[in-house]
Amino acid sequence: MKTFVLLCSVISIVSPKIIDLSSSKNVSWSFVNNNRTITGKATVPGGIYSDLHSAGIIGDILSEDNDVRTRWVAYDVWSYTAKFNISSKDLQAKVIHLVFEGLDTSGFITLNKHIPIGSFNNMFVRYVFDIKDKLQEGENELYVSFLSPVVAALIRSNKVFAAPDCVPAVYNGECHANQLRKMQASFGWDWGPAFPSVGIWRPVYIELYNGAIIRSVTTHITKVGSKWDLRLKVYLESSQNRTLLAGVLSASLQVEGKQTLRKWTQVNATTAADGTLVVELSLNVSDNVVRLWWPNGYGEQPLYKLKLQFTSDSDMDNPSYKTINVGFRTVELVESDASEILGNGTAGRGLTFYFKVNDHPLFMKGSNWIPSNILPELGESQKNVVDNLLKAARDVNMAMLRVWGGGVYESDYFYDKCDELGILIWQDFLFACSMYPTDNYFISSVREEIEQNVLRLQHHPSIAVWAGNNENEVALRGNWYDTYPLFDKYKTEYIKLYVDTIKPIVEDLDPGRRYLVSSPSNGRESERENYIATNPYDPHYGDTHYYNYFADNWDMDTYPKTRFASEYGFQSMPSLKTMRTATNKDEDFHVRSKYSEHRQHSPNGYSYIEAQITRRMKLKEDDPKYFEKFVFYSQISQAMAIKTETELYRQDQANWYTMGALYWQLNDVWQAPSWSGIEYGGKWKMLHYFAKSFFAPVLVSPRLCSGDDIEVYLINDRFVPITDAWITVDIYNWKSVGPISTRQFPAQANPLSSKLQENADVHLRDYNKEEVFVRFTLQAQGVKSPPNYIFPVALKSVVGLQTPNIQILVSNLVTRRNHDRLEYAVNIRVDTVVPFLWLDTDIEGRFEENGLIVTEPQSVVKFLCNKHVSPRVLQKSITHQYYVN
Ligand code: BMA
Repeated sequence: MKTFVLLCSVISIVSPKIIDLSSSKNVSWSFVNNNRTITGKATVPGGIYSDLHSAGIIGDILSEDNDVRTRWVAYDVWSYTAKFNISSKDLQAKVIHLVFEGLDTSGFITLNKHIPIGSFNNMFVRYVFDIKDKLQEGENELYVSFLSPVVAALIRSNKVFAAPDCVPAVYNGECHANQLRKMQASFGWDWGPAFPSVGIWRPVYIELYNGAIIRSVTTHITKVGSKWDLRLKVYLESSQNRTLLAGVLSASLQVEGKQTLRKWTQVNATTAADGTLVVELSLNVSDNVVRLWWPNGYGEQPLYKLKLQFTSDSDMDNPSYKTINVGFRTVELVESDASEILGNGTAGRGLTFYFKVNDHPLFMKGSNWIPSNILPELGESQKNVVDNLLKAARDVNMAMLRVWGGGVYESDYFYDKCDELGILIWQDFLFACSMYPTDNYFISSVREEIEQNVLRLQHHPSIAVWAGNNENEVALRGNWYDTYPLFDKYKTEYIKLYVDTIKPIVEDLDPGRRYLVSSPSNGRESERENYIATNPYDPHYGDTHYYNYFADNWDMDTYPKTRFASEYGFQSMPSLKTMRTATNKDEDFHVRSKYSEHRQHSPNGYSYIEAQITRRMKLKEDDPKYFEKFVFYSQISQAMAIKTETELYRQDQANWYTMGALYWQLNDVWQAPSWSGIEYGGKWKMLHYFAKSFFAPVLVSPRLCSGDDIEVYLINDRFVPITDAWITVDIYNWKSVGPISTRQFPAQANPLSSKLQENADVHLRDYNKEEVFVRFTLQAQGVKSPPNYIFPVALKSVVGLQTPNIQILVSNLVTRRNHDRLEYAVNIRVDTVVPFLWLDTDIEGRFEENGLIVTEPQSVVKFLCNKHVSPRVLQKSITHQYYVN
């Protein structure tokens, strides 16, 4: 056996042999439009907007109104051509496949000018074409031609219309995205421009082999006593249909202590009609040799390398390999009788909805992920952007992101990173805010898409749940697209797509994970009500999306109860610095400028922002700095609103068993007003800084009630109780620094819980509420918790707020932390209270906290960055803003 392995490692060639057809020294691609007037050098993988930009034909697509000015691109027909060489030896391989990992979206392929290879219509599908008999020795020419996605969608819509007619006019978008299996947001969204992308957006290569290859592997992990049962399903592809495939499949798992667990099985079975064969193999893994994988904030993320090898008897010299990471954890979505936890009152009606990870119910803190770039090819290739966003989520205590249904199934890199960082993923299937057609052509393409993507992603420990679509149950029930007259037809189609087509595929390939038919939905209750529940927003069941731009969003009473908030949010403006990357014309920097109107896709968006700001803050139309303040205050308003709503959900773990808060939305695709916490380009808004505190593992969270009473919750996301702790309540007035009164009371909380502190007698009856605010801090051995605040009245009505003198000094000492991170101490000196002090700099990096409520004469904030800069230069670069009446 040993000699055999040695021998193989010397002479074997990995199967399949890959001939990469990406742009390189050996393969050059070009693009051309329909009438051949525009042509240039292409980058593959890539896309037409990127290529036209590189060729200098279009400018920066995100600048000014270039989204509409470049729309002609999406109306044209684009074709890509490449020449490559094939040797006579390569031609001898039994199987020669042309593989496209991603083609966006509809078109056809030919080889050597006239040989048809095939057609495509789904950007989420891997297309594999048999080209063995079509290749020639020496030079070959590959030609891929794309239809205009806008025209393709229209043609289908004329045949198999499904509502809505079009996106709202303010999106400056395109119609009928629902007709194409394409990133739905690429036809325009309420936070993004329309760039109906076109191109070979994922790798393309030729795959050659003789025996069989491992295409995918799924892992099915269960805990039995002190052992993990790791069942593997290995999906083989071969050149032989309905014939005997013989060989050896082996698996080796590297576990703790540099040990390797091995298992192999003799394969001797008949392949299916398409040459595939599924082989199962089980490994018994003692829990002594692997550690548990936990979501971020609850423990570590150990990953163990699993190597698979298949050697077919007919091609012993060329084994096929596949390596994945395995994380040992269990995840269960628990929907059980809520009265068992909450009693027989209103709260106990219906079902629970929470994730149990490794047998512990965990409150899911996080946000919603939209594509990291509006051009899918860049979302794929700009790994540093994905990296920074996911790390930013990790850094603010998020444990879950929902990959929203209007985007893409993200890259392998994305899910690998989530595995590494402990970010659980709620994965929507890619249907959003629409009814969908269900003709045979569409359904068969969807089938392929679901099967391939579940097989590709299933093994990731980060994936927690699948959901059929974004908001389509509630859209139909709520008549969002005037579908009432055809309710029965659309309901039948809804069931055909998400229940009869997608559900069985997911449940067959991945029986261990819950498939929710929609998000939001009432979960099991929606299923009981034949998939379109009477009220899909029922707070007693499943998840909810909640948006309310009319009420006072700093007031906790505004927000309704829910078992799990999978979306909620408010818009804010991007910073001026980020805006300047899109325009530098002075006249654009006004709320009602043509430019600003162009970027605002949410109908009445600015009026809502304005109303929210002015309900709480002083901002007059005639203020000479109106726009600058509008931008800054919109970020304060958004941060405070989402802080308030999120803390209510966390408190409600005690009252309603709310077990998740994923706000809308983590990131942005352009420089525009949106619900994001991180701006396009990566700059954190105040919201993202605030998230670090409102998602802190231990949090004192107050709630102002009627009668000037303040309830205080202690929230504890740790596995150990909090005992012997004290909560300090400091009352400040607005006109000075330092508290005017301080009280303490003992506090405690059970593990993984939120607890109302019954003995905290906190109220404001002895104060004039306009003059004071309250600060809450926790003192407990070994526990860190951020300060928290109650502002009893609107900032615009407070009495005593002074214009501060602020001094900012950067210490000379620079500390080097792990990962080469540098830390600078930024000292802040003030002579009075400063609300929402915002520090800014053009130097790349970020502050550890921002939007500070400065209550003491001296405080320190760290500045974190990767590149060394002199403290003096940093100090000079820092600017600041704060709220002022
Ligand atoms: C929900 C999301 C998105 C949208 C957001 C803000 O409907 O699913 O479609 O961008 O709200 O309106």
